[in-house]
Amino acid sequence: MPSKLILVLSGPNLNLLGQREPGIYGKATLDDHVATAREAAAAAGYEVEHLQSNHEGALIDAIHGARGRAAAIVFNPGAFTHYAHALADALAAYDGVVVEVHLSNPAAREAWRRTSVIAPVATGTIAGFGGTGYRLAVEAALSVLEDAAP
Ligand code: DHK
Repeated sequence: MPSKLILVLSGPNLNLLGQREPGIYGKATLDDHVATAREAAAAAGYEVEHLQSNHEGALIDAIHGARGRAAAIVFNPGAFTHYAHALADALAAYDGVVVEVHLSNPAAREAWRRTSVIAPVATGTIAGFGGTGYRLAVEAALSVLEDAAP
């Protein structure tokens, strides 16, 4: 039976959303964004599992655990986006759809944020739309899955 699970992964400092630099990341909490993702997924009969971690290894373990189990990963890797090659390697070994999501638009910020080591192993990236990005990311994943369905 094809998987009806989407794994939403959140990297470092995203547990502080709502309190952390609200002018950049908004006032909504991570729970709010996960609820948005869950709602978008439920509309298509998918479930969302969520993990936030400030530790790269825990995120790698979660990606390994998604192999053969989750149809898609919606991933905001936080600052790991810009240098965590081990996360990119883990995603390269994952066979489902990967949507990289950012609340802000890193391309319009500091130079060090303009590189993503995740983008080359993602199916696509959504950035700069705040919390709406979580709905867009789930919808993008669902659209790719639907196109690939037999
Ligand atoms: C979140 C972070 O924590 C930053 O390190 C990234 C990303 C951008 C976001 O916009 O969601 O550079």
